[in-house]
Amino acid sequence: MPTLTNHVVKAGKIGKELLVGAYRMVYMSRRVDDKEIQLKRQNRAFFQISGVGHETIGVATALHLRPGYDWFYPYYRDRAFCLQLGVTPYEMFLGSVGAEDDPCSAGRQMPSHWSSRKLHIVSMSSPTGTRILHGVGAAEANQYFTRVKEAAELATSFHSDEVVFASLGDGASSEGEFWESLNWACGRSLPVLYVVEDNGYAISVPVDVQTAGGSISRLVKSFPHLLVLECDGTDFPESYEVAGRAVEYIRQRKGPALIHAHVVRPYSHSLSDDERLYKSEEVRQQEARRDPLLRLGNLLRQERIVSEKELKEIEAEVDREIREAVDRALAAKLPSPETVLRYLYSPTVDPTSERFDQPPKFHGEPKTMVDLINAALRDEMARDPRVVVFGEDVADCSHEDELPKVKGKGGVFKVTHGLQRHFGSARCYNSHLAEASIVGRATGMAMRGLKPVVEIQFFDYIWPAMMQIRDELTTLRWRSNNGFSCPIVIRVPIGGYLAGGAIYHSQSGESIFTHLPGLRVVMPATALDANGLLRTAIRCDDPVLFLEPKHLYRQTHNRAPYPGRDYMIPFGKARLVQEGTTLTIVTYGSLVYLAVQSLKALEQEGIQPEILDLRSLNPYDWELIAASVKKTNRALVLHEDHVSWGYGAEIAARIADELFEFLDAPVRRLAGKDVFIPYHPVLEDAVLPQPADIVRAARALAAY
Ligand SMILES: Cc1ncc(C[n+]2csc(CCOP(=O)(O)OP(=O)(O)O)c2C)c(N)n1
Repeated sequence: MPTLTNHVVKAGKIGKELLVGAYRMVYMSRRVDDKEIQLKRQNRAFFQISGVGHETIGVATALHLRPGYDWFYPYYRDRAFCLQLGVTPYEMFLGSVGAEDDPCSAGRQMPSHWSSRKLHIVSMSSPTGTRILHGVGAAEANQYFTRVKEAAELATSFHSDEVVFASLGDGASSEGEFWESLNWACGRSLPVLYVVEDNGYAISVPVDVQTAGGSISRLVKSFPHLLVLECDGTDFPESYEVAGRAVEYIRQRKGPALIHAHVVRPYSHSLSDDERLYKSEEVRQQEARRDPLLRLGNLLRQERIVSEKELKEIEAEVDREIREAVDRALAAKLPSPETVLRYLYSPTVDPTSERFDQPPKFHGEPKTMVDLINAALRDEMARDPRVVVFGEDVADCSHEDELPKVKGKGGVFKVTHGLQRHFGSARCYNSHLAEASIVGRATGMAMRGLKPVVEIQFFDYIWPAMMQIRDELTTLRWRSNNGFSCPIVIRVPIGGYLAGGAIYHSQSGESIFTHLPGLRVVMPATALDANGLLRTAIRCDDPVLFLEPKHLYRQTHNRAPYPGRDYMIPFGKARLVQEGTTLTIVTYGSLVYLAVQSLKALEQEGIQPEILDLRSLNPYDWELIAASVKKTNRALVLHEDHVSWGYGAEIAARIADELFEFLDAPVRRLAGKDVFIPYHPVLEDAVLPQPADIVRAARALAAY
């Protein structure tokens, strides 16, 4: 054994009880894995990935942390870590068989995707790097609660010295999200404990190929405030000592810490992998000698901490517990198919309900959409100290000492102007230029009860955040069976009709997001609707993508007076813009006003379109669409985004399907061409629907 090990044990830093307890946990973890492998081979479990080789670092770290007090974002290898925190083998087996009572997900997620509200283990997803940003967000929430006392009073759990644990593999440390997270955690000195469990391989890719120079700890050493420690994660005393130092450093608020723990992975990557295909026998034997269970057992024997008989008794007791646990889990009720749609959205707050239908109380002169979005943000920040605004350039001026000397930026479109000045830099601040980080951190903050309203500067740059949105934001409530949720609002300026925006400042693409279960998507077309819908978005309990057609931001035609602090529009309610009888135009966003502009020409020809502004794209107002089409018997769906596989395709298909017998003509679509938005206005006009196109399409449909 290395000298440090013996030194620590002999110095009496680790007592007998602790060592024996640790052995018990490491052994238990190993046996749960073995049992789950057996279940998989018997077709009673459907997936297996083991924590074998990672047990020691897990137990050693968990011993320094406080379940239900600190917050945990563990990796799938962290079985022993979770057992040490208090998850039971029975609960793990419920996950293996996918039982209804599986506390992680009720049979929705693979085993080893840990989750426990009680212990503060936040539901894990499968993408390797995404969670780390949530962990940083959870730590940022801690900093927020420290700075905004009124918010801390409303927190369900907040401790000034808490630690957020986030572990990952050597492979996962290549993900951009890991680096984004470090940049932010170190920049703000957040209380995050990173544990990189380096088993030398990411499936078959060795760490020297994965990581420049082969050592992650060497790479991260220059991050400010970051305590970087390296240890043999298969050596219990060494791991325990290192973890203790790291946790203490964080509790004292000196900054984040990163433990680079060298471990092994003797059971292959998963049951679907055979490491003999890419690891030589020699390498495998070297790794086998570092098996944590073997090493801890040897230490206990060599140091005469327990007798062989005592060890056998511990093992027999654990074996018995595991047998009982697996028998109970195998007898557990399976989830019923009817429950599969449950918890996509909040079961308690329904944003389509009357509660969100609050009338306006108008004051003052008409204001633009920018003004009324800003007003809604101000109102909501004043109403609830948990509302926090961040994004790229959203603050007035990052350097507070400069703030009195300047006018303030407040967003590239000035939508958030004055929020930092009014509410302080803790509640409105600039984020680094990293969209995954903005959404990922917001997700972690929302999980802790904050209400982040973040801005993605242009819709065209939402894509780095796509995995956060698609795999995390939309799935968290469902995959944790309502154990966790992250009701954030993502505000995004979208679309063209601005001239000069070109490919990277004028695109649309809403249908990509309406395709995601679990996400509310809205797009107002007037200042008043933007105000009322944003308030609903902030007060609702689901993630909302709030799309703001930037062409409409400062138009005079859609202005309205300020409607008061409680004005709200429920989701899923369209606006009847114009009554008519000849055909129904279903539209939203910038095209609402273009449709209105086509009215004059159409009415001269005796064509009276009924125009519906959907406002809310998911959910959408099918009732109003159906009632209108039943009356007019003709439907034209109109939008700015590409026509093919677009939002209109869904609406048109449903009209054709459910209203076929009411139709006197085929359902038509008029939308943006299937090409990017070009720079020159002549070209942009050729891509996007124009009033003359609407007249032509409506005329043709009326004449059909
Ligand atoms: C973003 C993402 N890409 C690919 C995968 C598929 N995958 C699952 S585990 C894994 C290897 C992870 O290696 P490492 O982080 O070193 O952890 P280890 O399994 O070695 O403990 C890969 C590529 C994934 N889950 N997520």
